[in-house]
Amino acid sequence: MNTRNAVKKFEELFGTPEVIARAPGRVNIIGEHTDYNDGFVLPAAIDKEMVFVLRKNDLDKVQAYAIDLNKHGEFDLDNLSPQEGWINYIIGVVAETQKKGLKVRGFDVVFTSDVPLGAGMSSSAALECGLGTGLNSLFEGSLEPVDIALAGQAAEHNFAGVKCGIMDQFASTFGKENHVIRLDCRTQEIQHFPLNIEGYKLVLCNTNVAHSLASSEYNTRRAQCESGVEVIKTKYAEVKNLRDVTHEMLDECQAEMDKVVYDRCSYVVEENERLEEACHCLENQDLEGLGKQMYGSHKGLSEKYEVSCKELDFLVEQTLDKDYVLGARMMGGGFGGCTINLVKEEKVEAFIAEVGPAYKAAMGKDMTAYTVVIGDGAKAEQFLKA
Ligand code: GAF
Repeated sequence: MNTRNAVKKFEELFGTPEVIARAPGRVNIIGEHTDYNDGFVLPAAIDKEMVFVLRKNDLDKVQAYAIDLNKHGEFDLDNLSPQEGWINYIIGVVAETQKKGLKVRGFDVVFTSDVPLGAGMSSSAALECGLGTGLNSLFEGSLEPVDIALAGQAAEHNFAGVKCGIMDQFASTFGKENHVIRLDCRTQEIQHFPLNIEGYKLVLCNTNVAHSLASSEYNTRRAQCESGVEVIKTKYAEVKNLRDVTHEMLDECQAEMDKVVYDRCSYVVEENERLEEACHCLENQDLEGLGKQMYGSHKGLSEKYEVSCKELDFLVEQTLDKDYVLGARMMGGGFGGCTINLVKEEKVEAFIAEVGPAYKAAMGKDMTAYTVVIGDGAKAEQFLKA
C-alpha cells in the first residue's frame, strides 16, 4: 500500500503527520450470514488495506481527504448527525468511538485504500477499524481492540443503516498472518487457526457488480431469521437465537412458519454445521473436504438464503468441471462482490485466463481476480520523520 503517497498528500494539505494507522479487508472461508445469528464464522484479514495519516488540529472539526476519490470533506464535532456519502463513515467512527469513551477532538486525516470497493472484501470495516485504531492512538485513548471493532459495527448500524454482525470488524482488527479466525459470534471468543493450504491459493473473482438490493435485503434476512426464532421460542423458551436451534426443533415448528422463513433458518443451521466440518477438515489437512463444504455453502446461500445473483452463480458453476479447484462460493453479504476459490497453485493463472473471458462472454462484464495472502489486523504507529 502506498503509505508514502498518503504522507506526501497529508504534508501538502495539513503539515506534519502524527500517526499512521492501517487496517485490512477480509476474506471469509465459510460461515456466511451466521454472525448476526450468534453463530460461527471463519474469516481472515488480507494483504489489502486502508491507510490513514492523522494529526490533531485545534479547530473542533474534522478535515478529511479521500485520495482515491479525490474528495475533501469536513464536519464539526458538535454535529455528528449522519450525512450522505463516504464522510458518513468518518462521522460514524468518531461518534461511536466517543460513545465508548474516547475523547475525540479536532483532527485532520488523509486516507487511501487498495481494498476494492463493493467487492465483498469489507472495505467499510477496513475504514472503521483503521480510523478507530488511529484515533485511539492519536488521542491516547484506552480503547481495547474489541471496543474499536464494536464501535465499527455500531457505525454500520447507526450511520450506514446496515444491521451487520461482527465478522468484518473482528477480522479487520484481530487478523493474524497465515491464520484464519474461528470466531464465536455469541461469546466473541477468537481462536486463531493456522491456514495450511500448501499447494493451493485463495483466489477471489470479483463479479464487478454491486446490486443496490444489498443493504435492504441484508436487513430483511436478519429480520426473517429473528421472526423464525420467535416461532421456535413458543415451543422452546430457552432458544435465544438460531445458534441454539437444531434441525429437529426447526422441523417441529415448520407448520407454523412461513416457507421462506423456514428456508432462511434451515440455511443458517446447516451453515454452522458446515463450518464445524470445515474446521475439522483444516485441522486434518483435508482440503478436498474443505472444498466440499464451500460448495455446500454456496448452494445454501443461492437456493435457501437467496443472496446470490446470476453473476456469482456463473462464476461458481465455472469451477465445477475443474479438478484443480477444490471449492468455490460467494463471499460476504451477497448480491454481487466476489467468489472465493480454493485453487491449485500452479493452475491459478490458467484458471483466471479461462474464467475471465468466459464471464465476459456470458455476462458482458469484466471479472477481476485477486490472489490473496492472509495478513495481520489493524495497527497504528507514531509518525517518525525519515
Ligand atoms: C456482511 C456483514 F457485514 C457481515 O457482518 C456478515 O453478516 C456478512 O455480510 C455475511 O456473512 O459482510
